[in-house]
Amino acid sequence: DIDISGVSKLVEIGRPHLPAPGPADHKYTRGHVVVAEGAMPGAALLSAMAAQRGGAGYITLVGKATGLGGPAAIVRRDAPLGDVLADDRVGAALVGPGLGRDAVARSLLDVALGAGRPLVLDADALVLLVGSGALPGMPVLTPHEGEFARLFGALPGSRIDRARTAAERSRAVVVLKGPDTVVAAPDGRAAIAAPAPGWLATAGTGDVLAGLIAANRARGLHPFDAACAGVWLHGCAAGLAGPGLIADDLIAHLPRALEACL
Ligand code: NPW
Ligand code: AMP
Ligand code: MG
Repeated sequence: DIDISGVSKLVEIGRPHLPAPGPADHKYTRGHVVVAEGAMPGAALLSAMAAQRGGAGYITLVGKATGLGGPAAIVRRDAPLGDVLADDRVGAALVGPGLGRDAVARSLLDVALGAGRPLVLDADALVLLVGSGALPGMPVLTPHEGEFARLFGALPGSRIDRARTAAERSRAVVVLKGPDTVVAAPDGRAAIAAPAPGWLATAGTGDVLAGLIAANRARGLHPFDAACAGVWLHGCAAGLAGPGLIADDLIAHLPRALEACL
C-alpha cells in the first residue's frame, strides 16, 4: 500500500472524457502521430497500432520497411525524420520503443528534440537521455523502474515523491510505470493509477502505453492529461483483455475501453 498522507494535489487517475470525432473532423484533425522505427521494429509497430486504435487519425511509421506487416492504413516512410516532422499537421512524435541506442538512434532523438512537436519519449530514448537536464517543450517520459533509475538516479522518497522530483528536474511529465503507475508534472501535479493487473508484466505493453499517450497528445490534450488518459485506457484495456493477455490484446480491447470514455 502507498502512504499518500500529507501529499498535496495528488489525485487518482479517473476515466477521461474522449468524445467521438465531430462532423468537422477529418483524419488529420483527429491527430497525426509519427513513430520512429529502429532496431526492434516490433515495438514501434505496437506503438503505432496503439496510437491508431487509441484514436489518432493518421499514423506515420518512419524507418526502413521491415516486412513486419501490421495494418495497411499505417503510412510507412523511409524518409528523414526531420522532413516528416516539418509537416505542420504532425500532432505528436513518439521516439524510443525499439529505437536502439547507437549513433543513428541518438541522431533521431536529437532531431525529434529539435523539431518543436509534442513528444513522447520512452524506452531507448530514456537511455539516450541519461545526463541531459531540463528538456524542451514538456515531453512525456514513460520510464519503468529500471529506466527511471538510470535516468534520474536513486532519488529519495515514495514513488510519488520520486516522480515529482524527476518531473521538476527534466521539465517533463513523468509517467513512472509499475503496478501503481504515477504521473507527475513539472508544476507539482501528480496522479496515481488504480492498481493494474499483473498480467501487464509482459513484453510490449509499455510500447502500447507510449503509443496511446502520443495519440492523446496529437488530439491536443495537455501532456499531463494525455499521460493520465493513456494510463487509464491502458489499465481498462488490460482488465477487458483479462488473464494471459499479450500486448496485442490491449490494442484489440481499446475500442471497448474508448467506449467507456465517450
Ligand atoms: P534488473 O533485473 O532490475 O537488473 P532495458 P527493456 C530493469 C524494446 N522492446 N520493468 C531490469 O534489470 C523496448 O521498446 C521490444 C522492466 C531489466 O533487465 C526497448 O527498445 C519489443 N525492467 C528495448 O526493447 C517488446 C525493469 O531494467 C532492465 C524494471 C529494451 O526495453 C519488448 C530492462 O531495461 C520491448 O518493449 C521494470 N519494472 N525494473 C518488441 N516487440 O520488439 C527494473 N528493471 O533492457 O533497458 O529495457 O524494457 O527491455
Ligand atoms: P514496459 O516495461 O515498458 O513494457 O512497461 C510495462 C507496462 O506494464 C507498464 O504500463 C507497467 O505499468 C505495466 N506493469 C509492469 N509490471 C506490472 C505489474 N506487476 N502489475 C501491473 N502492471 C505492470
Ligand atoms: Mg518499455
